[in-house]
Amino acid sequence: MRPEVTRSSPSAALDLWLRENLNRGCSPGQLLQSLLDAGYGPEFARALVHRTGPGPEVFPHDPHTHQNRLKPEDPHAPEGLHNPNDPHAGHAGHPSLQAWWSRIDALAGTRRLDLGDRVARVAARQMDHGVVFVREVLAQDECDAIVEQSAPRIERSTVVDPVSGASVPDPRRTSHGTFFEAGANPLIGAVEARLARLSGLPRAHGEGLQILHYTLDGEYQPHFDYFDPTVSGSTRQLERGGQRFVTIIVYLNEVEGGGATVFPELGLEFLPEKGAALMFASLTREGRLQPLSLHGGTPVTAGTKWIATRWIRLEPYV
Ligand code: PD2
Ligand code: ZN
Repeated sequence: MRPEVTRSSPSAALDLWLRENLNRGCSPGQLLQSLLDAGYGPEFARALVHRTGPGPEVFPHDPHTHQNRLKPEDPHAPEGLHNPNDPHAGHAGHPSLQAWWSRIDALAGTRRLDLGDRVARVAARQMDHGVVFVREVLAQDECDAIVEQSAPRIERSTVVDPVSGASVPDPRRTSHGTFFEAGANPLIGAVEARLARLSGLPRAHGEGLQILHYTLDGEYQPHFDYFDPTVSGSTRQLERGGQRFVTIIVYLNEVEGGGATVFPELGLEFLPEKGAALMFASLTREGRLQPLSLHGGTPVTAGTKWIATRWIRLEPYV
């Protein structure tokens, strides 16, 4: 499935190669990976697959799913090995899953984290469920710059309707937000690279950085970040890089009151701290949906709250 084309004649031949492989059942994620393996740059490869592949335009504003408290699969069911064509299977042994849990294990003995262009500090961790709170991931002036760039662009946040797959406003998510394309500017590129180092996962697996603003009483009621593979609205999302299995929330300002990120099933509550990042998984070590990853953002009771959210897929995001 390797793209056998020269870089001097990219477009028509690559389009043909992409269409042929899509028609014979390859997923957009597999095609993106082949292009990356063949040495094409991530931006070019992603743009090409978007242009040719099935509809990213179906979720133009916000690919976030507001999951409906779905109960995950029966935990006693036999473990399925990862099969990208079977959305109901577990993801045991998937290389991305292994990479992330190895990263979490490595963090067990570390306080100081080298993120390439910056050193951050692990401040709290819950190892069993892979929840980690890290300080100083972004500098204060980086947080300010991202807020400044985002403020004029924000629109009411939406969620993905689990049945239709359409993006719709929902009273359970009362923030406003905007997205940055991958590498949208040098600062966004630097943040993406840093979050890739933090997670141990390739930058290409991350969805576009989403910036969210909550005003007074704004909240995000408890939900799952993973896609429910049993509802029709998830199908197209799962085609765009497989399951969403890691979330990183970066706090971009000091919140005067409320606005904590909570895990009701784990009894954990994290207070926003400017520049800090909260990272957690939505899949278990065995690759099954993690019911204990239920989490929410509590109402802001004073001031406002700005965050950046990075959702990370098992495969490259397309
Ligand atoms: O704003 C938060 O704390 C929050 C809570 C739960 C954000 C998200 N989920 C998210 O962006 O997925
Ligand atoms: Zn969430």
